[in-house]
Amino acid sequence: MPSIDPERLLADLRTLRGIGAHGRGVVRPAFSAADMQARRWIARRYEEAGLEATIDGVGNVLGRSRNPGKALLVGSHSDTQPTGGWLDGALGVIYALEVVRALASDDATRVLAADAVSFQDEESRFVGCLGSRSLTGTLTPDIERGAVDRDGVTLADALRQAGLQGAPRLRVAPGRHAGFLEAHIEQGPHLDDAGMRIGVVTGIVGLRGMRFVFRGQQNHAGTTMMARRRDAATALYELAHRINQEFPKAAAERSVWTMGRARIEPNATSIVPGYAELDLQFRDASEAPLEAFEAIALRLVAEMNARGGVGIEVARARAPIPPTRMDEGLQEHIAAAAARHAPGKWQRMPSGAFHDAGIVAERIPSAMLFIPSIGGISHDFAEDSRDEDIVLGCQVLADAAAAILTAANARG
Ligand code: HGY
Ligand code: MN
Ligand code: MN
Repeated sequence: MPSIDPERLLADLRTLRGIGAHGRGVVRPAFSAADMQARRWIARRYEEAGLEATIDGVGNVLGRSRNPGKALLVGSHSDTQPTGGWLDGALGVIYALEVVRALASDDATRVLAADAVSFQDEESRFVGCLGSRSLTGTLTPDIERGAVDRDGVTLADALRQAGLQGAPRLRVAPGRHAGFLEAHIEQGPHLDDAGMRIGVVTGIVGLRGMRFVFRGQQNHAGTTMMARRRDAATALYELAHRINQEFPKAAAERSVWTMGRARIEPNATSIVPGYAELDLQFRDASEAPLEAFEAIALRLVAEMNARGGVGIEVARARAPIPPTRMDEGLQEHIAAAAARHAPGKWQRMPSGAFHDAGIVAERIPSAMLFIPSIGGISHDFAEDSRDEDIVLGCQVLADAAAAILTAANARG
C-alpha cells in the first residue's frame, strides 16, 4: 500500500497556513489576494507532483493526472471563513496532494490516476460551494446572478479583480471518475469526546437560508411615544425570539439553526431604527425538518405583517444545499483502511457541517473522512487538530484511494 510522507504533509500544511495567516488562524476569503496566492502555490505543487494543473474561471484549482484509466477525484477547498481556522478545507486539499505523491512513489500504485482539486468559495462568500457547483455543472445562472458578499462586492467584480473573468470554467469529464473523496476536520466535538481518531461520514446535512428585511420608521428615541413607534429592530428581536420558541417543536435530533448576521440602521442609540435585516440559516440531515422550519418562519412573518406597523419581507439568503448520503461502496473502502490503521478508534457518523462532497455527490459517487477537531472548535482562529491525527488521516485516505482505484480499474 502507498506510504505518505508525514513531514512533507505537515510542511505543506504549514506553508499553506502561512498564506493569509492571522495569529493562529487564517483569513483567506474567496478571491482575496491571499486566496489567489494560495491557489497559485497549490497549482505549482500539483505540477511538481506530476499533475497537469489549471486554475479555472471561478478559481478552482484542478490537478489532472496523466495516468490512464478510471480516475479518483480527491480534494476540498482552500478558501476560508472571514475568521478561519487553518485546517478547514486546507486539510483535504493538502491530503489530496500527498495522496497523489504517495501513489506515485509506490510500484503497485504509480499507474493509478488521482486528480487533485481545491474548490473555490465553499465558505459562501458569494455562493456556498461555488467551485464544486461549477465543476459539476450545477451552478445555474439563477444561483450566480446577483451573488454579492456581505460588503456589497459582486461576484463579477471579484472575478475581475482576481483576473479570472472570461477564463474557461472546467467541468468534470463524464465517466472519468470512479468517485470523489474529501477529507476534512470534523469541526465538531464527537470524535474528540469519544477518543476516536477517524470518522467515516455517512451523510451530510442539508442547509437553507432566509433573509428577513424589516422596514419601519426612523425617528427620535426620546420624543416618539412607544405606541407610535414602527421600530424595525424591535420587530427583528421579536421574530428571532419567536423562531427560538417555535423551532424546537419541529426539530429533529441533529437540527440546528443560526441567526449569525443582523443589520440595524442607522445603528445609533438615540434613533428608533427604521430598517433592519436578519439572516437565518438552518440545517438537518433530512428535508422534513427543513421544510417545517421554513413554514414556521413564513407563518411568523405573516402573523407579524398582519399586525401592521413594521413591514417584513423574506428573501432567499443563499442557494439551498440538499441533505446528501455518502456512497456506501466508497465508505467501505475508507472503513477498511481505518480499521487497518486505527483499529477500534474509528466510527461512522453524519456531518453537521456541509461540504463540497455534498454537491459533488449529485454527479460523482462521493465519500468523506473526518479527523478530530480539538475541543470541537472550528470557524475560529483556535481551530486545531493533533499532528498524529493529521498524519493518520492522510494515510487512511491514501490506502482507501489506492483500494478504490485498483477495484475500479479491475472492473474496467
Ligand atoms: O458552514 C459549513 O458547514 C462549512 O464549514 N462551510
Ligand atoms: Mn470546510
Ligand atoms: Mn467551513
